[in-house]
Amino acid sequence: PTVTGATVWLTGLPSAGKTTTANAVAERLRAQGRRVEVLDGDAVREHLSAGLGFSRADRDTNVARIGFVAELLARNGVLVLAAVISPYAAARDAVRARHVASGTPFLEVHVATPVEICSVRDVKGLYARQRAGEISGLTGVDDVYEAPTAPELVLQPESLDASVDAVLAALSERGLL
Ligand code: GGZ
Repeated sequence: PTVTGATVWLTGLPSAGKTTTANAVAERLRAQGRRVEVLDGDAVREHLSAGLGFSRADRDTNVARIGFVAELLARNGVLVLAAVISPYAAARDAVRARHVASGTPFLEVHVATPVEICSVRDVKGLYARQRAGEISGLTGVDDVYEAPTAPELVLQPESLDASVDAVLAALSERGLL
């Protein structure tokens, strides 16, 4: 039978755990022989989205590009894990619509780690730099984050294994594993 691809779109604040969760899910699925790609916002910004900044227009362009690639891959049987802040609901909805139009499964996953926890983790030191006045426009602090209103899955901060299991369960429930 033809393998059905899908896009799992992880949205949330910086240091929420999007990349870590995406990579861990990818590892589990690859071990089972699935074709998997991780599209990480931070990494994509080094090539496909090189030159884009963090204005609303640039973030929306970045999200639309990643959504375009995700849909292409997923439509062709790849399990795509996108880890992108994607702060604007309209841009995420447009990515969803692109998937719906081609009948490609799309799961929006809200990595709902609250800013209080993200800013303590501060994997890249961005929250500290914002507090020091070195950067502004940091999502969740002095820039907008529109939380999903109807995501397929919400991940509260918990162990990585529990998050991975929840994503895999969401895929399994839909017959996508
Ligand atoms: C948010 C920022 C900012 C500001 C730099 N706001 O954790 P990181 O550091 O390594 O990954 C983040 C990345 C965000 O890229 P995305 O493509 O996911 O964002 S969006 O969907 O909004 O286009 C973060 C870093 O860029 N970064 N400055 N001001 N994130």
